[in-house]
Amino acid sequence: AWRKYSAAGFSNKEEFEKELVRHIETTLARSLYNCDESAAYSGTALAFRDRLIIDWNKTQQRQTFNDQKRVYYLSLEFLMGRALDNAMLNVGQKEAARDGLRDLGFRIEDIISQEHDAALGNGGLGRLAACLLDSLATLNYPAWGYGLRYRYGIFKQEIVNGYQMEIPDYWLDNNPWEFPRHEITVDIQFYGCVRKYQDENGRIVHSWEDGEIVQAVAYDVPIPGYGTKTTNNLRLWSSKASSGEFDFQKFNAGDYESAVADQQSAETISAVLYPNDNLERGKELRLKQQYFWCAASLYDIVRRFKKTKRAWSEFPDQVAIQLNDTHPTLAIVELQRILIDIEGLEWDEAWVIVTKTFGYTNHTVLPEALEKWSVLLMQNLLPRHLQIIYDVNLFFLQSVEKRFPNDRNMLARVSVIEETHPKMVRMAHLAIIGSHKVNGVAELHSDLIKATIFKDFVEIYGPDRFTNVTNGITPRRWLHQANPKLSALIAEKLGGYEFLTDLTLLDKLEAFVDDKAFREDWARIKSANKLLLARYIKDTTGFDVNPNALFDVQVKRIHEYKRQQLNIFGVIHRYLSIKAMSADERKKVVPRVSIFGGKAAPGYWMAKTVIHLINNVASVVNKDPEIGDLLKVIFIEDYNVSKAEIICPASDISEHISTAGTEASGTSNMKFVLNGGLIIGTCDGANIEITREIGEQNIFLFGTLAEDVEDLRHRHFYSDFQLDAQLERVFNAIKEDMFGDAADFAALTASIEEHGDYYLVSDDFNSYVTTHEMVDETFQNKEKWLAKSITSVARMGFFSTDRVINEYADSIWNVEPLEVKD
Ligand code: 26V
Repeated sequence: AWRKYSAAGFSNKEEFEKELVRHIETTLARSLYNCDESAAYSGTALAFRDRLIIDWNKTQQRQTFNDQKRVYYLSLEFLMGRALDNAMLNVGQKEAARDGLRDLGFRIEDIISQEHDAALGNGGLGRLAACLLDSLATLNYPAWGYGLRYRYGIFKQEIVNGYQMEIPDYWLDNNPWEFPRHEITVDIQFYGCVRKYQDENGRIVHSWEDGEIVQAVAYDVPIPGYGTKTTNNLRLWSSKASSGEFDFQKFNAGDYESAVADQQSAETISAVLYPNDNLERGKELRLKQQYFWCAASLYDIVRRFKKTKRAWSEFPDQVAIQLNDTHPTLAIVELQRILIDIEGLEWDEAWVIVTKTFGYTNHTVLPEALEKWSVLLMQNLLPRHLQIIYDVNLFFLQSVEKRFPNDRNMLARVSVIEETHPKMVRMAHLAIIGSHKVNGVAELHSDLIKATIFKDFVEIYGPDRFTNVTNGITPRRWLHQANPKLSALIAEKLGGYEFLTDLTLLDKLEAFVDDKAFREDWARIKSANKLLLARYIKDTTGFDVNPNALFDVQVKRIHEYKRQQLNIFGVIHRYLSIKAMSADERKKVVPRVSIFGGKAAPGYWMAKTVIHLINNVASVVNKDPEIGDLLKVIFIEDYNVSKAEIICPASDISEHISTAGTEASGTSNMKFVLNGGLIIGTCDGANIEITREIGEQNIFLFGTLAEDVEDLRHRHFYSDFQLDAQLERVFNAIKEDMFGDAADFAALTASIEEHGDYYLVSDDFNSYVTTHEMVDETFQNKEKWLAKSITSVARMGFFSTDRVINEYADSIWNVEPLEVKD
């Protein structure tokens, strides 16, 4: 295994054991004789944590001393998952820990699974942030993540009678991976008013006064790189009442209750992660979260810069800030406010600095996800910021007017203010105007934003402000950690683990596609991973699944555009077809397990209906004696990062079947292929680049193209429009109560039959079903399937977040790596 060159690493199991025992007996104050799995987890985590801290301190010292440009990644979500396994692999002493724990009577896997996932994210956007942090550290970039320390991460999902229930995810008790920095606090202001006056030099000054103050407290999380000493920092802000005279006075005045209430209202800001993925709802608390986090982070960044005593004009040479979606757009306004109101720079001078500093990444074209905030809400909460937004907009519109005289429609379209009732602030427009680069996350997506939602801005700024950086995944977690057997087999063939830090080296695997022994090993590993998943399914759902069946997986947030409904209708179609077969015909059926997983936003009724249907289909199909092993339907509860680590290595095929043009990128598609699974997908998001890389003979593509979507949507309203005949048969089964009360699913079928089928389920159904027949046929030819699997993995080098980070560093941030030495 990889050994990190580090004085901080354990050199053997004895040293690890010594540290483990010391932590159990002293830090945890427990006797070795009543050391349970939870204590063994804590002891192991603390032992590795000590090692990380040494490198972490070294990294921070070196970065401060060297004083070069740093990257700040602002994200409201970091979907980190578990940290221990990652820390062990990065420190490079997992085997010492395995042996040491075995001596104490524990299996390392059981100890690792004691850890609660850090689930501070909804899905793809948050997990991307986590993968990017891993690559930033691995590539030695001086970089910080900034986020919120939610007390409750994404809710835990339970399925009760087929329905999703949401349980709060309280995760903070004895979390060894965070370090409270009670000395690093920032006062954050809300509400109040703006006083305008002339100072002694005759300068107009704006002063934001009389607001409420909430305190931001820093909590730091070490982010270790793989095979390097670099250990970066993720700083998460927690809110707390400012311990000023205010509450003290109240307390003394006998108003204890209201003092406590103030405190609780302050703590509410960082209490909970908003669970809406891709739906903007304009809640004041969400805006408070955004400003709280942006203001605290900027204060921190500016303070660090000021210590260097440089001129303000050098700020963009020292600082690059990347905005993960529009959620941190207020950071643009806040920096402008700091520069003009507090530091006394002129507007133009300040604005040049601001735009050179920021880059903005867009993650969706869905109109319902584009952030807008009501002007009135903003005025009340952030009065000075609204003024600055109006000024930014005024100067921007004046410049547009000059270039496009007499085009009032253009002005209305690009304005930061949407002149509706109520008036709204368009955050994406503000983010574009305040950044020097805007990027999409896959080629098609980047082309689409230029051609649709941001078209006018391409005309105004020219095409160079817009670029593409196709997403990736970290091969450390998503290959080495999740699939250690496959990683070891690859390392054996390639003569080492260098591919984990240069994923393009995987291409050397193609030379072994025809190597019989290698193929057998490859197949055996997939079977072993499927067996682990089958065991997990048995333990959690009680269902037995045949590990030799074709495992067909769709795990991701539940959303109409991702079309889990298409999948479950396909499953029903398969069920009906098998039921209609003779015994002889059934012998030719390829046994299949359809596996679903994913959360629905608590208020997203249609998504919850889809979950309900999947579970009801499961309970009918799985106990139908006629069907047996030919078809099983499984819904895995509470899909999260650590479950993804079990599921991704165990798929034969996975589904990435969004309506063309709607999925910005997708990243689980990459995880599945990297683990030797094939995929069925539409020509959407990163599926297109996956196809380019692995070859179209290695992917099952189907369905409408993005360019045809609009036209097809219109046709749904023609009078001669016909529902797909096979889909109609599926709907009839649902309507005959085959899967429980049809009324429960009426809205779902009606959205397709009666309300315009916005996501083109009917249009794509036939090609979807036909393509699945091809999947079955191909799966029967084990050798052909294996060749596709191996070839695909060999060609996945492009999809590492290491490549992604280098692209951001070169084309957007202009930062250089900095190695940390002894
Ligand atoms: C939006 C909102 C709206 C307000 C409420 C809370 C909330 C939370 C998250 C979002 C972001 C939606 C955008 C998003 O998650 N995009 C996903 O980004 C992935 C990484 O780039 C990409 O792979 C997925 O295709 C894309 O859907």
